[in-house]
Amino acid sequence: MVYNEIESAKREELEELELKRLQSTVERVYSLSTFYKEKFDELGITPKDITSLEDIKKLPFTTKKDLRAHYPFGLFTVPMSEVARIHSSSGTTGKPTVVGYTKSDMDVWDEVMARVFTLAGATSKDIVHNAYGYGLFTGGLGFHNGAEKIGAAIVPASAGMTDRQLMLMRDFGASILASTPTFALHMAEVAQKAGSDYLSHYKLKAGIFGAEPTSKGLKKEVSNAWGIDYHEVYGLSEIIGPGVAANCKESDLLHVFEDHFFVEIINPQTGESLPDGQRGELVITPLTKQALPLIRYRTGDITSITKEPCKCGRTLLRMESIVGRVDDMLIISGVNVYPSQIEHVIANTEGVTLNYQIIVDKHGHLDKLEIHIEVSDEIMTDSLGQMGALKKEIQHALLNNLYINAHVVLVQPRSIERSMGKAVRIIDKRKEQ
Ligand code: DLL
Repeated sequence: MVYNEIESAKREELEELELKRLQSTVERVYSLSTFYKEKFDELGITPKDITSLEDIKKLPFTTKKDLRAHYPFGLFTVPMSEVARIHSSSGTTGKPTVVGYTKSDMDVWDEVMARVFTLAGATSKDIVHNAYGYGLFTGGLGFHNGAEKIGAAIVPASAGMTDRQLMLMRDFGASILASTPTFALHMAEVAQKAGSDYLSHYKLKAGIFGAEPTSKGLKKEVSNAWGIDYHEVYGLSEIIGPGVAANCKESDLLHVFEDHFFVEIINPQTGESLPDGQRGELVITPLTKQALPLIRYRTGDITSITKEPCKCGRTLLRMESIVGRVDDMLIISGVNVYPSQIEHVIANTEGVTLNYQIIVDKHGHLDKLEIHIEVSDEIMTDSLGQMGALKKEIQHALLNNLYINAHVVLVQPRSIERSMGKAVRIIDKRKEQ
């Protein structure tokens, strides 16, 4: 079942709509934003130059730096009287990125989130336990409004207070869980303490997870620990919040709601477009945004796209789960590694869990990589000799598969700090020096 017929429209029809919307977005920024007017003028282009979707390549990119440089409202194209909501993404350094929505932008957001819930099989009969943080972060309210739109009962639990969340989930009989994958796993670990039959106390059937990179292994763990269908949602505040893409029951690839968000893949180093199937940086142009219409926004997220038809009947193109971030790519003694590749190796090793932390440091001129990994409960009761063998096995696998020399430190179960929001997987001490 699709929430909106457009999700299964003929591709020509879809692309015709996208071109019309792209043209009006380009007109909009050219006439209402001095920032874009100047950028277009520098490149010698006007809205008339956009006569096909291919022509988007003529347009300039927008980056997070541009948003920061115009902090807080400099890139808005509506007066404050038309702004209905303001969110911001947590800036770890400096000022946060501020985003605004008109009433019509909020309607689009509700609509795409309603599609996400429908993709996960949710209906008005469901009880949605929403453990995404409420506040400036777009997760909480984004899911909240989408659940309301499909008529489900929403429990606005927000993040934190694990024991209380578990009690509410049990007592209210929640059928859909919405949270970050790491928090879902953390909740499962706490729930398991109640005994091996803990699942009999819950009525969950599906979960909608996102906001942080997640390996196949972690997805499987979350899905098994809760006995649920795992659905992934992707999104970012600059574009809308959660609700840019999500996967159906048929595959792990995420359908992009391309009637609202036009996506491209580029080579992050050269800015050149890459063909379908090739991995690169995801660039998004929202096609219907009023308050903050951005052109070719560089997300910094690495993925690939495909237009191959999906069994579910949706014709929307699909993207693979985010492989990593352009700026998260670690260069260890000249070798490029994404944390997701390290996670893949860990996921394929028995005896350890997916709770890990990567610490990069310098020893003299050499990069030093240390990976702390929690062992499973069963392993702790075994001999230390086995721990040594396990450590060596992982170090070998990292060397053979990724060509990296790492020092693996096996640590006690539950000793790495748990996150309520997005997990901190990498500590790069080289950046602090
Ligand atoms: O994280 C919006 C969101 C909320 C998405 C809840 C999904 C669920 P920001 O705080 O602006 O917005 O962070 C956006 O988070 O550029 C990605 O790097 C990362 N991210 C979001 N979803 C996924 C995902 C929200 N499914 C940034 N897989 C994005 C991997 C994700 N990374």
